[in-house]
This record gives sequence, structure tokens and C-alpha cells, in this order.
Amino acid sequence: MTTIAPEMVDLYPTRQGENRVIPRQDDVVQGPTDKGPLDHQTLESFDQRGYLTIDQLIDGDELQLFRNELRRLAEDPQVKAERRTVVEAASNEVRSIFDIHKTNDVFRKIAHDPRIVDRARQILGSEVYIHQSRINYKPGFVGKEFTWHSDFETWHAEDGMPRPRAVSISISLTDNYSFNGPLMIMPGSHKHYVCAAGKTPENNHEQSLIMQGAGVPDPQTLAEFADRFGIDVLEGPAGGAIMFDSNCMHASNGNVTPYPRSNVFIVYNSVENTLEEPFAAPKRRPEFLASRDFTPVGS
Ligand code: 6CS
Ligand code: FE
Repeated sequence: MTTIAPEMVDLYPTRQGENRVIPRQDDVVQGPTDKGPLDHQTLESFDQRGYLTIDQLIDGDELQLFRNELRRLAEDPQVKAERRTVVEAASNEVRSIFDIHKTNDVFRKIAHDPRIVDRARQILGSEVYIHQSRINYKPGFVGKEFTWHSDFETWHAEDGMPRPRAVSISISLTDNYSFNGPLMIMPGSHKHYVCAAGKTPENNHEQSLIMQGAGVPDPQTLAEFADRFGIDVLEGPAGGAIMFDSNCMHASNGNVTPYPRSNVFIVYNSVENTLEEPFAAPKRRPEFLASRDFTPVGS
């Protein structure tokens, strides 16, 4: 009997033609409303808006520990020279450091913290593993923007993530003001998937992590989305966190103020949604961007 490799069915085709918008084909909340830290109302809001906020997830001492670690890493020339460290184009200041849940004890601990993982399990309705982690610095004066995009569109096209059954958390390590480049989300946009135009260049991540090109929706689609969904600006004090669906349309402006906007960003993917081969890219991205260790957190 011949076994046929399971067809890679592409439910979310992108970077294969013109821009078009299709409906999301997966439920947003896949877990139970009566088992887990999130109550029915919070889950309902997450389903509708695509995100939820957690006030003061980390307290003063933990926050200071993270900030000290953030500074130590940014000043370590060895870390700066690694491939998983991305620097700002003009200033050469550190923009992001990836894979911190695997390489750093301080951030490994928070990535496995039940206060986060239990929320992710409940939203995704399964055990979860960590797809990606990063610290974003967005330094004062020179922190550049992250243009509008859906993370899932990139993870589908370039990492082979089949469905949008992943959730990210952004933990603020500095105060997020309206003026220093806070996260912006179009609430409700996660229920629509933008099939982007264009093709994924070879080694796209070497460029996209500084300024994303492939996968960014066209201005007309973004304008229609902004008119339809509005734009929420996620201001809030350091220590707070935002959990958002992998397909939310989101962005953040550059930072010309003296006040950095730093955060820890961790992505939890369902163990029932593990990576296949890239759906629209010449080859896989490095594992510091897309882990292929699907071991469930906490096992
Ligand atoms: O390419 C990625 O995986 C990363 N890019 C952005 C702008 N957000 C998600 C993710 O960290
Ligand atoms: Fe993103």
C-alpha cells in the first residue's frame, strides 16, 4: 500500500497574486469558557476584538529584573553580534533580540509562567508550545516603526503555520504612552485574512525584521480596514500586558521621544497547529524565528 504524504492544503493563500480579503476559517476562541483563568465575558471580548489586556501582570521587582536584563543584553557585544539580534538600520542600536525563552533564564521563566500559559491554553483550546520570542527595544529617538501587518500571514507564508491558532503576548517593560510608539490594533480585523500580493524574496527575514515588505497589505485595504474597525492605541504603564490573536492587523509608530517603548513578545502556538513547510517562501526561516521544537510548555 502506498502512503501519500498529506496534501498541504493552503486555507490561507498569500503572496501568490493580487491583494484580496477572505473570511477567517477558524474560530478565534477554541477552548472552554468554564475552565481556565479567563471568564466568559473576557473570552467573548477577545473573540470580538481579537485582544485582551492584563493590568500589572508583573510587579515592581520583576519589572526591574527584566529591565536590568534588557539593558545587559543590549550592551553585550557578543549578543549584538548574533544572527538573532536585529539592529535599527540607521542608528545600529539594538531593535530586537529573538529566542530569549531558550537562551535567557530570566525570560524563560516568564515564558513558562502559568499566568500566561493557562490563558493561552484556554484561548487555543489545547496544549501549547512557544513558536517565537523576542524583546523589542524601540529605543528613544531612534526606534523605528513596525508597519501594519498580520503576524499569522508571515508565519503562514514563511514558517508553514497552517491556521491562525496562535496567540501572542506583549509585556510592557516601559510605560506605553500615546506618543512613544505603543502597539496599535484594529479591533475585529482578526476575523478577516488579507491575502497579500507579491512574492517572498530569498532570505526575506534579513530585511523584514527591520522594515517589513512582503505581506504588508496595500494602502487601500488598510484604509478600508481602518474605516471599518478603527484603531485602538494600547497605552498603559510598564508591567501590563496585551494578548492578541495571531491574525490581528497591528502596527506601532516610530519613537522620536526620549522615552523607550520596550516589551517582551512571546508567541504560543497550539500543538495541533504545528509548522509544515512554508506556504509561500523559498525555504524555512531560521529556528530562532520559528521554533520546530513542538514540546508542549510545562511537559
Ligand atoms: O516576522 C516575524 O515573525 C515578526 N515580525 C513582526 C513584525 N511581528 C511578528 C514577528 O515577531
Ligand atoms: Fe507583529
